[in-house]
Amino acid sequence: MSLSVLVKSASSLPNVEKFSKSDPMCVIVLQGEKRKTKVIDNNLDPQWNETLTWTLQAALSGSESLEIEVYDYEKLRSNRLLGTLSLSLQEVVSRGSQNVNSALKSKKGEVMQVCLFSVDRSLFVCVCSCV
Ligand SMILES: [Ca+2]
Repeated sequence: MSLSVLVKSASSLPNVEKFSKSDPMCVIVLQGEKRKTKVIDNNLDPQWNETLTWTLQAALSGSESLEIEVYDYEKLRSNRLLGTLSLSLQEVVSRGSQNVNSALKSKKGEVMQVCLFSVDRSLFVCVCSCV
């Protein structure tokens, strides 16, 4: 049993670089297990199109949530947080499919749009900005 999440893209992410642009990567945590996408250098509109997969010990109950974090990658120091979102898996577990628009919060208080849908317990997440 497994759960897959397709992390598609983001747009208009906050720029935290002085001389270039943020280097975004997406981290998703399910039940304490972290998966991350590759880093897209120097791009505020990254297209990851990457599938992250978790092996599950048991069927999801619906009380779980996905913790989604978008970071600016830094080679020499800590990555910088660009935005976060906690997504409940309740609907996708009870209905088998889901189509959601939700908000990804950034440090500056900007709101970024997230849409999520699922087919056969695989979640497809599209992260994008609305600001
Ligand atoms: Ca960086």
